[in-house]
Amino acid sequence: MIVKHLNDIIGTDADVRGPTFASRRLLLARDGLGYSLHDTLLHAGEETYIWYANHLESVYCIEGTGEIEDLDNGVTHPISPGTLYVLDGHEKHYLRAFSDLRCVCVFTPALTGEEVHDEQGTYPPPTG
Ligand code: 9YT
Repeated sequence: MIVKHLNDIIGTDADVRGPTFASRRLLLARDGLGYSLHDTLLHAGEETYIWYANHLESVYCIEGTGEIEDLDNGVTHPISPGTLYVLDGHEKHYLRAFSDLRCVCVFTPALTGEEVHDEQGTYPPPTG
């Protein structure tokens, strides 16, 4: 059994800061589950361009408001607590936080923990 608390992650190397968000990575590839699980905080007023070319991501909002613009089809969806979106088609998108936006994110394959968005908004493919 694995038991952790968010407080065990904050301030460690699994607390990864991007320019517009903090990704607190509760489960990573090293946990051996095949997915990673993150408690992600997107900062109020920020916009993030993202293209997960190498991963699938499920995002469940638990706090705050924002929107996701799917650049593959031009459709924008509001985000509020209870909203789930799943990037099952490697969609390029903008994520906008109107207030601090807190989301639980699941990545497959699992992130190793070191990934930060590159200039294309992408995380590199898993190695090993
Ligand atoms: C919701 C989202 O995609 N935010 C960007 C960060 C990413 N989810 C992560 O690494 O936790």
